[in-house]
Amino acid sequence: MTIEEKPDPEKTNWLSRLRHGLGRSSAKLADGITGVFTKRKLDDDVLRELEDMLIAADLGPAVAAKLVADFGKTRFGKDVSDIEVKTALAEQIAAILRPVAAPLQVDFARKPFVILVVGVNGTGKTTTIAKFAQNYIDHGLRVTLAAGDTFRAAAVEQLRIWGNRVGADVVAGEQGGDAAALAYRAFEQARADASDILLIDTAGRLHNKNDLMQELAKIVRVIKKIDDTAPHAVMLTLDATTGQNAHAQVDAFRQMVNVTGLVVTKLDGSAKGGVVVALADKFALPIYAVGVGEKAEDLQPFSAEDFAKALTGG
Ligand SMILES: Nc1nc2c(ncn2[C@@H]2O[C@H](COP(=O)(O)OP(=O)(O)O)[C@@H](O)[C@H]2O)c(=O)[nH]1
Ligand SMILES: [Mg+2]
Repeated sequence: MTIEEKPDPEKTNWLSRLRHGLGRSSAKLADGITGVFTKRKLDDDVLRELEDMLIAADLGPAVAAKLVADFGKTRFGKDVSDIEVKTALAEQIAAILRPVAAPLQVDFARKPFVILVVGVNGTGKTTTIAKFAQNYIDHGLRVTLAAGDTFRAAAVEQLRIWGNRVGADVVAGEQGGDAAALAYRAFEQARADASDILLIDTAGRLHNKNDLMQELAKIVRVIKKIDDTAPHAVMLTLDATTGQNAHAQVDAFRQMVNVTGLVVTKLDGSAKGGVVVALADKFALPIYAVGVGEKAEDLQPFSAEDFAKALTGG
């Protein structure tokens, strides 16, 4: 099962929020394109300006170079309109995004299906867990949440509140307790309760990289004692507003755990939406979903076409 598309009004609502959220990214790009391409032939200068604009929109140098090269091949020396450029770019960007627009597939042979959620503090782990939980519960599934961010008291409390709100079972322990022991207990509890899904929250203290690596490794080790195929997914949350910094976070977390997919949050308020394209190109990791707000329903499956159009203002 995957996060299914919401009915039309909400989809429209979501699309408009995505457009609005990416507005700051796309306005820069769209205005720039209009400025450069009004009645000009496509020459080296124009291509260079386009490349700079794409880099400034956080698509990264590698993607910018690739897009401009493709573009120059087919249209060099020709008159091109800004609209033509935007449409062509949206198509090229969608082509980069399409392979990674892969929602998280739940394998119901695993009961529970265990999803480990990792990411730097503040990137949206707990909120994303609540959003996924809500969606699964809406589809009639039983969901257990493990409050594995034992480092901060507020983090445990936040997960409890979300659990109550969306109707998930929450397994929590003492603040400062052992996260791996808690994860193990939550897994046993989820099995005993015949939960379909177990979502494990974790701490994200990247400044203590060694501690965090050991903690995550231990969580994985102990849950494998119950089911050696678990965790069945490892989801990394990235805050879009951090821009290119997200690349370093993917690298860092991949050294610690076997990240199987990404969730990019805060696209509703970001001027750095282009980073999603850069991430797709560089890591080729599935983008399970994107976050466009703080509420439980503000998570949607990632659509390559919608995103590309919203980003280019097409
Ligand atoms: N605008 C917006 N805010 C978000 C989104 N996802 C999470 N947040 C907010 O970001 C802050 C940190 O989120 P949280 O889930 O606590 O991050 P964690 O520390 O990784 O667990 C909270 O205030 C959330 O409400 C999103 O998609 N859009
Ligand atoms: Mg949290």
